[in-house]
Amino acid sequence: MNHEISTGNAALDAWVNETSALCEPETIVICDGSEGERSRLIDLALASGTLIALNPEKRPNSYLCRSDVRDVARVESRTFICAESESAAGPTNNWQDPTLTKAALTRLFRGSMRGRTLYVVPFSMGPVGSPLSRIGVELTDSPYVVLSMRIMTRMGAPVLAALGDRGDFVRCLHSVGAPLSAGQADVPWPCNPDRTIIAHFPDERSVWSFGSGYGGNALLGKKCFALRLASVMAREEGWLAEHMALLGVESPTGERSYVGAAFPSACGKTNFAMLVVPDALSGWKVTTLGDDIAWLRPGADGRLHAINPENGMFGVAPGTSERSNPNAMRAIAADSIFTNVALTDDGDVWWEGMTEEPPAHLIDWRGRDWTPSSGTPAAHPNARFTTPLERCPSLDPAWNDPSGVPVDAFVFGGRMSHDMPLVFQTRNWEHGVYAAATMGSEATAAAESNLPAIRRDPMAMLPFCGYHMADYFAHWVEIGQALREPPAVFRVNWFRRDDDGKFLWPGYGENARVLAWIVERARGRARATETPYGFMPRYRDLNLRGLELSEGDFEHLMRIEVARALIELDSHDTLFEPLMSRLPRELLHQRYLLRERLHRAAEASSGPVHEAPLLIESTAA
Ligand code: OXD
Ligand code: MN
Repeated sequence: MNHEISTGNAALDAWVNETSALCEPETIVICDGSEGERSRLIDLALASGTLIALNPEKRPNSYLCRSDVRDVARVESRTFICAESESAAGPTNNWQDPTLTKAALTRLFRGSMRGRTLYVVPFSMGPVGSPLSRIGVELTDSPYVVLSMRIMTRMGAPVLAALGDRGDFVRCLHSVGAPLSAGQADVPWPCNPDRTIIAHFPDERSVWSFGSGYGGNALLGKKCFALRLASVMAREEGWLAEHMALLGVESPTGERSYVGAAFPSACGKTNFAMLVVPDALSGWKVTTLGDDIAWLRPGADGRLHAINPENGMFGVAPGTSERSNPNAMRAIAADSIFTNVALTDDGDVWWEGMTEEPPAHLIDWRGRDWTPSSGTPAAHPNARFTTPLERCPSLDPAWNDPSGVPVDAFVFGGRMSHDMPLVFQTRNWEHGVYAAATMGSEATAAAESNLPAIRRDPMAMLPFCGYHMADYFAHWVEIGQALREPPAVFRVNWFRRDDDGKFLWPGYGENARVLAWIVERARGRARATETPYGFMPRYRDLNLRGLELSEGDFEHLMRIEVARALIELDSHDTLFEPLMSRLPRELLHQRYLLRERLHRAAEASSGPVHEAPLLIESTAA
């Protein structure tokens, strides 16, 4: 079928026509992002059963979606970086030859949209028109994807206007891979799990995603573009695309600092980005710019300036509650899409951890009757809410500022039940890069074993860096070296346990106490003591007012046992060995220096437990 396409951009028209000839959709719709378009799409999704309207009195303007049970998460085993050479993708990525993969994808996409509508979704990652932003276009045959992209990105006519007739854009092609023959009824969640493939072509700045409708595989602005492709673009152009929450911290004097925080998936990044400060820290305030991705660029002032390229949150629902994240609970009170959560009898949503007592009856994420004795989770563990950032009560006033915000500190942290202290500040940029690169989490929930295996997740970017990890480390080193005022870099660990397996630190909002020390420290004010790991607060240096945390427990929380720290250091080799041939010498040097500091600490200490002596007191960063 011939379609008259006119987006105002000749390259885009040509690409849409080419895609239409390949995928053979029934019709083509160029999305303008209007309210009218949204309600048409919702009506369509309600009619096909993709969306279920929630009770408008309980959850206004909100919908439930149940995916196919085989299509519930990102599929790393079917996610590929099709760089020119295998070495460009590096050993931590799945590489496939770009020419062969493109040929295979072309066969898969042929006729894949038959009986469906091809939606042209122009979107901006970042405020429309900002020099820090980038434009993409997603071609998709999924109304759920269009509705989700409308929340997660700035989407529609203003983006086409900003693109203009000659502007360049990232090509994101998506099909659920389930063509309809004439008269065939559709299913609520069409997909093709046996043939799912998500292929990135960093050299031509495109993504081809087939067979899955799930967020991380199908909302191509997010992980595929804003991290995997953007990391490659950022390296070439001298900036950073990071898996980071972005938050503002206001001190009692009204001074505002900005912090980028990277924790691996499922370590509380969204909660941290929206935390509510406890009363004991009166005058402090935390504001939210983003919960998942930050793009950062060196400015003329010698600092890093950051935007959140996204416009919404695609957050994990289970575990989200009034206690863990009251701001998220406010945000998702309306205007949201919920995927794979449970449905209550009064037409609202529920998931594990939302309330202490589960409701007596639910419809679970598969659409089956559920009671607390069912023995299965009511919501899928990876159930999600999709919500506009503008609904977030803690939204930072600068969240939409086209020039971004200057970043004062980076915070990196994994989930470690032993050994890793609550917080330390690294000694300088290169040491910060080392600490971020070697960040990790325990692979198994912390049992009281000797030393659990650590899954390293450098900068929380292991699944999202679109090129060789060693080159990525080198890029980080270079970016910071060229900054006059690089952000101060910190490691945190909220998850250390005592000998009985009990968490030593209360976490949640109380993390603001550490955050306050971090920003004061980044500004060269808070006091600290020097240890082999870097600069650490003592009991008196943190505001712990009103917390039931004894000095003894605090010591345990901060303890560095040298013998174990040396074993931890040795285990970094598991990460470094496959990268060794390209590893920047700065990291090897940092490893050497850390070993030296630990050895010196061991020599200086006495007694059966080699605790690192606290070496030097310092007030300056
Ligand atoms: C996410 C992830 O979905 O990091 O944000 O997995
Ligand atoms: Mn993420």
